[in-house]
Amino acid sequence: MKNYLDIHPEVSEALLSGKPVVALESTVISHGLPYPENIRLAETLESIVMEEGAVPATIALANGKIKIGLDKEHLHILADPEVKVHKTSLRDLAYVLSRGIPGATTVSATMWAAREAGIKLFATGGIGGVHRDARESFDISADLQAFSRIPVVVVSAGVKSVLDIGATLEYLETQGVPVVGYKTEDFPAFFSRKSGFKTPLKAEHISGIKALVQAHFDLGLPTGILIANPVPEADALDFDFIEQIISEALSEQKQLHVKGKEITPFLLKVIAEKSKGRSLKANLALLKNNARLAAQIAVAL
Ligand code: PSU
Ligand code: MN
Repeated sequence: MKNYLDIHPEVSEALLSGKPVVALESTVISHGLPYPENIRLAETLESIVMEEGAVPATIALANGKIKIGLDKEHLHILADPEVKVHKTSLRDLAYVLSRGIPGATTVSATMWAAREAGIKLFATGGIGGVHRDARESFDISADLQAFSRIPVVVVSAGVKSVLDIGATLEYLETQGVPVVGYKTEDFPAFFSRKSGFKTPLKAEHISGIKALVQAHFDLGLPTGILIANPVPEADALDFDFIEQIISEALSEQKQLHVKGKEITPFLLKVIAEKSKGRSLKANLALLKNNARLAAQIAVAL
């Protein structure tokens, strides 16, 4: 395994000396956000993690290696709209490495790589989940399976409201995944602070999350942990406002026959256009908020 991992010297030093490290995914940079917001955001997330006293490790694939921690040049390659970057979920990992092509890791592949490198904390925007038409399409993100068997703590703003949130929560319960709301009883819906569903578990303070995470690892439980951190109030969108836009985006997706792994990037782009950038603003705010919380948890641990 070791010869596939290319750990950045700063990350490697931090891991060896027991300093806090936070993993960051790269699909959000290559496929989730437009240029140039994506590159600015990628750099800002790393600064936020450092401000909180942890070491950031953005994870991506290049030249047949799993890079744990990227230098500026690699971050720019991921963000460059001219470069074809492969959206890499767990099923694509071996393919992308064997080809030596540039790849951005989704939540599932990032969880796996973080675990291999010995990183316990990971911040993202929103995880994938059960799609609303899953009864016919069987479209359930590989992220959920990853949670069932990779013990990594993931901070996200709930799940994207384009999904079937209730079914996603049921799926996580079936797989034995703790879902913890941070300072909230309402399970957040990515762009909005509430989804209409309650968080199964709740933590009011970092210390509560820390104790839960320690117990989870002490017990040797095999699953990941999902920390649901609502988008900051100032940038949150009204649930009904964004729901209307999402249903329009979903009909466009059906009409244009957008399928498989193209669905999530397509929907995010259409929603950003239709909301005149308001969804993008919320997206950027929640990503920063999640990086900060993940770093605070990493430092506490
Ligand atoms: N949520 C976002 N932006 C993203 C993603 C999620 O707001 O870019 C990415 C994450 O990398 C997640 C992936 O793991 O989409 C899920 O893709 P799919 O739904 O195809 O499993
Ligand atoms: Mn899918």
